[in-house]
Amino acid sequence: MTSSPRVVVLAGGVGGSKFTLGVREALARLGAPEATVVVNTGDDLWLSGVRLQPDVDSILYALAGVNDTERGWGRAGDTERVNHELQQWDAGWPWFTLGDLDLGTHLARTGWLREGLTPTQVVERLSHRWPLGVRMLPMTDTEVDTHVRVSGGEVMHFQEWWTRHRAQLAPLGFDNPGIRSARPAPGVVEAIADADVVLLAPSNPVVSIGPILAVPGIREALAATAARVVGVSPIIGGSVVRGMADVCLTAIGVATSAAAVAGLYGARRDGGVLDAWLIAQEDAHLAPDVDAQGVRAVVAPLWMRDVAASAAMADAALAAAEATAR
Ligand code: FO1
Repeated sequence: MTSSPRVVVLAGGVGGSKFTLGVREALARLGAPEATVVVNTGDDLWLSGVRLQPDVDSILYALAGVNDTERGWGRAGDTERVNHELQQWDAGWPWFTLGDLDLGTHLARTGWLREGLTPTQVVERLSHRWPLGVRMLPMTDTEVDTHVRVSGGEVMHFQEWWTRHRAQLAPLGFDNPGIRSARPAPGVVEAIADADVVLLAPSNPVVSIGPILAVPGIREALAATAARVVGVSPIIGGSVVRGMADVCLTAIGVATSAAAVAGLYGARRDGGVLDAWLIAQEDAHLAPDVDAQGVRAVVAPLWMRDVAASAAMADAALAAAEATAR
């Protein structure tokens, strides 16, 4: 393994943003090339005529330092004048807020899509505004929504289930219609093939990392790469750190445990994706269980309290990659 590794991060949402900030810092200290971040687009949607890409925007805004850290989504200091006006028209969703500054991003994106740019080209354009210190790629250029089936047979968009119902309607399952015919966005497979290390951020395993791995070609790229694949557990001490991943895991029959999520991803040697798995000190007792699944367990502090803590996690993940290098 080189001391200047080429790193790819698979990421979504708030966990993905915080971890990506740490990876950027850790690689800058090493003088390593900028990481490529492959972002989940399964949360995306059309609303009031504009295309929203919540995970792309969360990571973009966090890297640019313009994110609302308290709410966990959108722009810091945003206002809601347009949103109020939309509500007067009964347009959009009354329980889903489009901030004014955030709408600027959605309008720019939608305009470029209408002009014929691909989502990958749109993400590249959005990335030019600020020095992000990473290369962002959407997981695919194909529109892939996430639908949630709830008891009673109703099917709703993930954002309705997540934001309106706060994941309180028991889900029976998650579907990504159209994902089987999706292709990885240009550059994704190549970045994985050329990487020294691929990191799975501590994002929601079901609705953030799951859709990325479900794009045909991405799992195959992970199986084929000479890079080490290291995941970071989003579960600490049997609980989710943020978000509602526990509800999502329960819906697909996986326990809310660091060892169970390692099992969901699986060992690379057995057709899964992981070489190593970072678990929290609170879960150190699960290390033998993870090792028994053919994945090297590495215990490290996993609370991303600030960028320094996230960077220390990234350092631990890179060290785990080194330790499992062939
Ligand atoms: N999350 C909320 O809880 N309430 C909202 O009104 C809301 C609006 C919103 C608008 C644009 C955007 O990009 C994200 C937004 N989010 C909102 C966050 C989003 O629903 C989820 O947290 C992510 O999709 C999960 O990663």
